[in-house]
Amino acid sequence: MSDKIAYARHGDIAVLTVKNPPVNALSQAVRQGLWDGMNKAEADTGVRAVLIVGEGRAFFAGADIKEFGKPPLDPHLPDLIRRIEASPLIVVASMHGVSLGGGLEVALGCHYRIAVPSARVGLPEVHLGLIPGAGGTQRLPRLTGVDAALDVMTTGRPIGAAQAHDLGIIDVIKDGDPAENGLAYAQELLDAGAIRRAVSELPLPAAIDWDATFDATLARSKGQISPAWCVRAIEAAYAGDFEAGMKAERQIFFDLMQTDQRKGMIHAFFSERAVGNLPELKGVAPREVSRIGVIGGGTMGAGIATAALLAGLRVHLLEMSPEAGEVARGRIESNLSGALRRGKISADQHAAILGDALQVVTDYDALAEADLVIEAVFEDMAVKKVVFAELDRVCKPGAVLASNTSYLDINEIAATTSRPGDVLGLHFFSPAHVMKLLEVVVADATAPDVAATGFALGKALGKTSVRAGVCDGFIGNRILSTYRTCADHMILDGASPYQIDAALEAFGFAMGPFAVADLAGLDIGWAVRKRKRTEGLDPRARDAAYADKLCEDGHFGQKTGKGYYDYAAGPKARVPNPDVMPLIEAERAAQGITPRDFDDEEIVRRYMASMVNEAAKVVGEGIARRPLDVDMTLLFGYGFPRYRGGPLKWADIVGLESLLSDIKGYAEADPYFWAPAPLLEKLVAEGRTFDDLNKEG
Ligand code: T1G
Repeated sequence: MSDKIAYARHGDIAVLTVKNPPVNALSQAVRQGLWDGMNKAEADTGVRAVLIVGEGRAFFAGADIKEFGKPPLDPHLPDLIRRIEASPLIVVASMHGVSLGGGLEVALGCHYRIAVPSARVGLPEVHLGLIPGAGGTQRLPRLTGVDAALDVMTTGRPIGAAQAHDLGIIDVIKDGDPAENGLAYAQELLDAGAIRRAVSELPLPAAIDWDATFDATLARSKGQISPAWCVRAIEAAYAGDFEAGMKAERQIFFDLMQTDQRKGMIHAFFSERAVGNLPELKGVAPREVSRIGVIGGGTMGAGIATAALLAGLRVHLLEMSPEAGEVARGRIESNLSGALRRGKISADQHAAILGDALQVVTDYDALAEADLVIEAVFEDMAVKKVVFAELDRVCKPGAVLASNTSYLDINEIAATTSRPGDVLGLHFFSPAHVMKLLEVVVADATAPDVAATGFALGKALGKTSVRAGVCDGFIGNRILSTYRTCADHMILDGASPYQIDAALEAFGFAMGPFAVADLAGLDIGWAVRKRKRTEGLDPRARDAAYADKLCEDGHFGQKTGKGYYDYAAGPKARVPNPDVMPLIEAERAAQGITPRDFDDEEIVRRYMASMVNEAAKVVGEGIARRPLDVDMTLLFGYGFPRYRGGPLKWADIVGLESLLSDIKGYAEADPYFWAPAPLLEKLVAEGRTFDDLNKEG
């Protein structure tokens, strides 16, 4: 038997213990081990029941995702589960930790299920662009009814043991050791003369309106297709017998396995886990952080303080005056009550945080004992330098000094202190206590343990942290500035902001670039344009000033009620602001441009090509270590559709050669903006992909 499954005999009960750390993924060796274990138990004289239990922190985390995309190996999971269910012996599953995907499907193939109260079960396959592929769509509805089963499958959200018990998925909840519980329960069943009970033999629950549910699920999934196909798979159960349903489920599963969405979502799954693991930080211990300081109580400072408080850290927030301090405390308290409302924290936690975890101060000396300080003051280099000089004066040796700047030169800020090795950038995204992305900006002098401390803090705050080098805009804002400029160029040449937003929302972005600009505030883009013009624009760069006029008229977007859109009827009922197109037409006339038509496909192609091209420059220059760093930045900070994996995964799927030829085509009209990234040209010349670079780590 494989070494992944241990076989033990306890009286009349054979125990199969799964040993495949860290999460008991159902790899080929585990499946073979279970198959052989069942054979052994049935051949073991006197055995009347089998207990399946997991060692370590989970029952099963599902099929082994690392095996996807490779030729499937025997025994296939559906066959193994059929074999378990068909056994003449009683088979009991004892669940703890998570039982997800194929893991729950194995449990559903068992005749009885016991679980500890903290257990969680789910079918998260949709998060991988798939549907349950080992009987989950056929067995779960027979236990829970169609609606509950669909909710579990289409949301992919795990449910707790209590809810699973109420739904009939779990028979018994008992605290204690899963193996002992399972043995006692199996013995009870034997003593009670319990019989084999196959879920597949249970009657089907009432059917639903499949077409309406399919359409509604598709509409709700913002372009992702797998949730809706869960509906079709369950529907297939009603078209014939159990095996017919299984066959249909398998076909849908394999069809989805071939899709780009599956490739994108599995790339996102592993990249999300790899992005925080930097080879150069392997074995580097972070510095201890339990007390942090935050400088500035504006929207960002208050958000950062809130994130730290929610993570159980003690916070000293410094403001220039007691009045400003009270305003900052008000912002934090409203963030915290929002977290309470959303169930992120309990009432007790809320009270504890507001107890003494937050101190609002006006004197830098109060930060003397802080382990880490994050500055979130006005984006002006002179102001930053004053703040860091003060921090250098008051902070204890070994304190980490961080700036939340979104584009200023961290090297220059660090150089104003006597301890540049203790300085780095921690770039949060607004609202900082909600947005998952954190750019950990590692400056030239930043010490490895300081960088490691940035990542450790990110993990403690529940962030997806990405390492970024120092340049204007780091990874995210630099790439944003490029694809936004590309959008402005298309506007000058004939497209409308509304057509561009619609095309990119259809592509899968949560919001198009102009709706995002209105949400963030048009004054931010205005300030950036003014700064870049002051610093001196390259004469070859095309400039678009129509948006400046909008700002000069006081239209900053949602916060002023008007921007590209008019929000009189509310954000969800936005309508185009009629003042915008005349401004654009006037700009075109002033620049002597004859507008032309754009179709949605060209808009998306150009927008994505500019994003990929700039991203390739960011990776080529080492600002981002790996292409997956860029993908995770755009996914967690810029609303890039997860099912496309990120811009560089998308580029690999679309094909780098065709993208490069597009870029070279666009460069004929504008060689300055569309200068191809050397890394892109290199990969195409070598017939390689961005994923090849990810694999090189
Ligand atoms: N296969 C392979 N590796 C897995 C894995 C899996 N299913 N789940 C986790 N890992 C690895 C992960 O990459 C990481 O590796 C380590 O385990 C720890 O994970 C037929 C087809 C279980 C809740 O979608 O949601 O069954 O980075 O860092 O935060 O219907 O992992 O250390 O090298 O995430 O404590 C369905 C996916 C599969 C569950 C634990 N199952 N996993 O979270 O640790 S499809 C899933 C998770 C399926 C059948 C279909 C989480 C977790 P490394 P981690 P964690």
